[in-house]
Amino acid sequence: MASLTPGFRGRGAARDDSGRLPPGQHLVEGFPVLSAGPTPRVPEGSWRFTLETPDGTARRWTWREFMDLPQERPTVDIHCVTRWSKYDTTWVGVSVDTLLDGIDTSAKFALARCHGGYTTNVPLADVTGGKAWIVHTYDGEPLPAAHGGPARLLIPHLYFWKSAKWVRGLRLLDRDEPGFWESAGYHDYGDPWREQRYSWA
Ligand SMILES: Nc1nc2c(c(=O)[nH]1)N[C@H]1C(S)=C(S)[C@@H](COP(=O)(O)O)O[C@H]1N2
Ligand SMILES: [Mo]
Repeated sequence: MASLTPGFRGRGAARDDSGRLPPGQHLVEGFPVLSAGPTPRVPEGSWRFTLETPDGTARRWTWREFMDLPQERPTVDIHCVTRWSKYDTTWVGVSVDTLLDGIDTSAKFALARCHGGYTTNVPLADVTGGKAWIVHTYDGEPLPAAHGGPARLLIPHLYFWKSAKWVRGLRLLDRDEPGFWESAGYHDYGDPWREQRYSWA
């Protein structure tokens, strides 16, 4: 019989042996808030989401139009570059595939733009194919402003800085353009399984 070694418990969470925890991460109980600046307050009535393509075409949704789009309910693990992870987080929102439906574009990259000025860049392939959502509900409740409400991007397979809070649009680009943390030395791509934390590492 295997016995539990006390040293295998750390930081208040059980050691994970399921293969779900990326290297260098530990599980947290709560839901930490990490914001680079003050929390913007965006009323749903003035909220808009804009999708721009490289040729200058734009699609725009009001809150009500957005809520009328098909809604999905992803349950996903999230991984922050500051080394906390959280399993089975539950969200409601619109798949980025739904927003791009019918758009024919040469773009290979996307830049998420937020209230407050934060940006983050991703290859377009990483927000399509059922991999990313614009979410407005967390754990059955409207997304709190501190966590990006009224709506944030959710890209669970990349480090959580890519999941832009208070998102107001996606700009599709032919060329990659670094976002806020990517310009400050975070990794351009940010794969937790390859520990792509910083560009100098
Ligand atoms: N607009 C915006 N989005 C953001 C951030 C931010 O500062 N501003 N921080 C990022 C970082 S570094 C992380 S780890 C997550 C934290 O999300 P949380 O506060 O809901 O845990 O949001 C990401 N999205
Ligand atoms: Mo972060």
